[in-house]
Amino acid sequence: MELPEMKYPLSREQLLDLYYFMRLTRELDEQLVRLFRQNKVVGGLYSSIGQEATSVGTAYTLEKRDWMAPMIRNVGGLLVKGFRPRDILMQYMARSGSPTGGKDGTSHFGDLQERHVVSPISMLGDLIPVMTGVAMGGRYLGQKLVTMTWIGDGGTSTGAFHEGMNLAAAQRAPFVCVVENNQWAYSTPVARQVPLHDLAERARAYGIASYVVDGNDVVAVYQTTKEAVERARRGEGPALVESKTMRMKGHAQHDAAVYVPPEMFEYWKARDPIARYETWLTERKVWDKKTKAEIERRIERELKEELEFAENSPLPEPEVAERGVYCEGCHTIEARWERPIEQLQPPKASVQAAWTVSDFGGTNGGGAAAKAHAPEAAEETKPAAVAAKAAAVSTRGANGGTKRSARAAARPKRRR
Ligand SMILES: Cc1ncc(C[n+]2csc(CCOP(=O)(O)OP(=O)(O)O)c2C)c(N)n1
Ligand SMILES: [Mg+2]
Repeated sequence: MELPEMKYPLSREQLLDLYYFMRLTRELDEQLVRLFRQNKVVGGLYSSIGQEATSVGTAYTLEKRDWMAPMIRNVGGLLVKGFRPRDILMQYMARSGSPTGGKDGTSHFGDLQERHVVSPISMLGDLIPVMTGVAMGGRYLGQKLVTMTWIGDGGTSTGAFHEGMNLAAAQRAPFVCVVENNQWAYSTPVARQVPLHDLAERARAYGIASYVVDGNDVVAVYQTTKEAVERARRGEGPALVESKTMRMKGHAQHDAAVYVPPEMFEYWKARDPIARYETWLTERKVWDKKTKAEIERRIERELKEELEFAENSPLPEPEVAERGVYCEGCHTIEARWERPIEQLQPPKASVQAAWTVSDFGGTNGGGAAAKAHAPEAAEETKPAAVAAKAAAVSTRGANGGTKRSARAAARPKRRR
């Protein structure tokens, strides 16, 4: 459908698909809470209620060949990438039919063969260098793929996040990092852990593109992330997308989130991503009541079947615990070459480090990287000596060129 707010058009079918996935994610979330209360969930239960537009809208930008690595609040992304609700249900219930055979819980599973999903890593930030590496590998193999992972507001303060982002930038990796700013890292609000209004600002330190998007508006999330993904696919480097949203529950089921001011929940409840998208679809006449009811019935039917399947899957046999601990032929994954192999071997294989320093590292104009990828930022943070010289020249006529005005002009401007 050609709508003015869409640079990247979505068909009616795709628009309804977005709704289906968001709604399915929420219903699944609520089903899991019921199972938790019945004591059928093994371990913690992490909710993504309120964050469905972020998870679904970002993952929906990926093509089949692309790779993603989900975190605990990205069940929506896993559904978009082709996992079924039964996989998530069985994981949480530690059933033998689960993707990890009952050995791990939550969204801690992947699929390297078909769906191109790398398992989450619990240590926050570590997936960033990993997905940068997958992106570099894909480029090396000529696959024109893009990789994506998500990180919370809290996770952006880890060392691995910064090291990984810098590596991605220096290698110009086709990688998109989505910062899910849900306002809380456990009980720590964003304002208590980083003095920035927009976490996207962090990207400027690496000289890469960044975006801020309303994370509860699925169409905006899709459009913005698509831009970042396509840019990366064209070889223009990685990007950081900050999606502003809200964690509407505690960190996990055991956390009643009493530290969240009630009015904050009220504020975000009024901006619920699913309710907002329902209004959006109605106002643009994408659907009617009948279509909505059909989608709801479909989800109800599917979830009932999926739950039945999951509940009928047994717990794993105890002896399974000792299997798969050491490699038993698990490293036979072979690269899917899409360029002739000669092109991939030295001397043609080497990827030129993209960034060059134009003036031997001096202060006469800044690095080429900063100019190429953040022209606005490069302009604003022009090296002090250059800005001072310019100010001295321009003010000389008026007041004889005071040292004070030159010094004042030399201070790098801050972006608010
Ligand atoms: C390196 C590291 N430090 C601490 C933890 C423990 N931990 C798990 S989740 C979490 C809070 C994360 O907050 P945020 O990154 O904002 O993600 P959210 O839970 O809000 O999605 C913490 C501290 C961890 N997993 N890894
Ligand atoms: Mg958070």
